Parts: sequence; structure tokens; C-alpha cells
Amino acid sequence: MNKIALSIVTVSLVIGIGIIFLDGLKGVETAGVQSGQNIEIRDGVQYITINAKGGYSPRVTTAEADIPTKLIVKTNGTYDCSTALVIRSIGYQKILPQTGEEVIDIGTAKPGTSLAGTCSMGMYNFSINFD
Ligand SMILES: [Cu+2]
Repeated sequence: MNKIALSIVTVSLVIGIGIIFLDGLKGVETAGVQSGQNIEIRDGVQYITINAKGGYSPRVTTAEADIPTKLIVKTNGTYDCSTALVIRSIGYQKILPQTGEEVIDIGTAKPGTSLAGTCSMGMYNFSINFD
């Protein structure tokens, strides 16, 4: 890597960390969204919506088991690392667009199981418990 590329990377990292820090502070206010408001069942498919910005919201969702389920992860001007989404149990890892909706098929969960999502650094997380 040449010096210019290296300094671009360094500057990007510094800006990135600053934004992550600021968004992390904002995330504290938005983390209180209640579970249950983010689930919709349409044509036999359960859709669970998670907002990704300065962390994931809601942090904990209780959803229905035994029904085909899709996770919708929404970003909206998200410049922090919550765009780097990892759902280890299904082998999912992707950098989401800064604004958009990512639909992830998570299959049909068994009762009593849960699914955990994190940012790639493990700093932010959310979980979905299936009843
Ligand atoms: Cu992170």
C-alpha cells in the first residue's frame, strides 16, 4: 500500500470511529422501542423489522415460531458500524447500504429458539426470541 492510500485509510478510520461514537450516544435514546410493534404477518409470512442506526432497534423482539420468517433490516443514513451486519447462526454477513432495506430469509424457527444479530465488531446487537 502506498503512502497516499495509507493516509486515506487512516483518515477514513478516524472519521468512522468519530461517527460511531456520536451515533452510539444517539442510540441510547432510540433503544427503548418496545417489542411487538415491529412484527407483521402477511400472506403466511412473518416480517420482523429491525432498524439499524447507532445500534439495532428494538434490541429484543419476541416473534412467532413455526412460521416462515423474514427479517427486514432498515438503514436510514446509517454511517456507523451497525451496517456491518452479522447473523452467525445462519451464516449471514453483509455490509448494508447506508439507506435501504435488506430482506433476510431466516426460515422457520422452532419454539424456544432465538436468533442473534451483531455488528461485525460485536459492539451492537439484537436478538429475536421465538415463542
Ligand atoms: Cu460495531
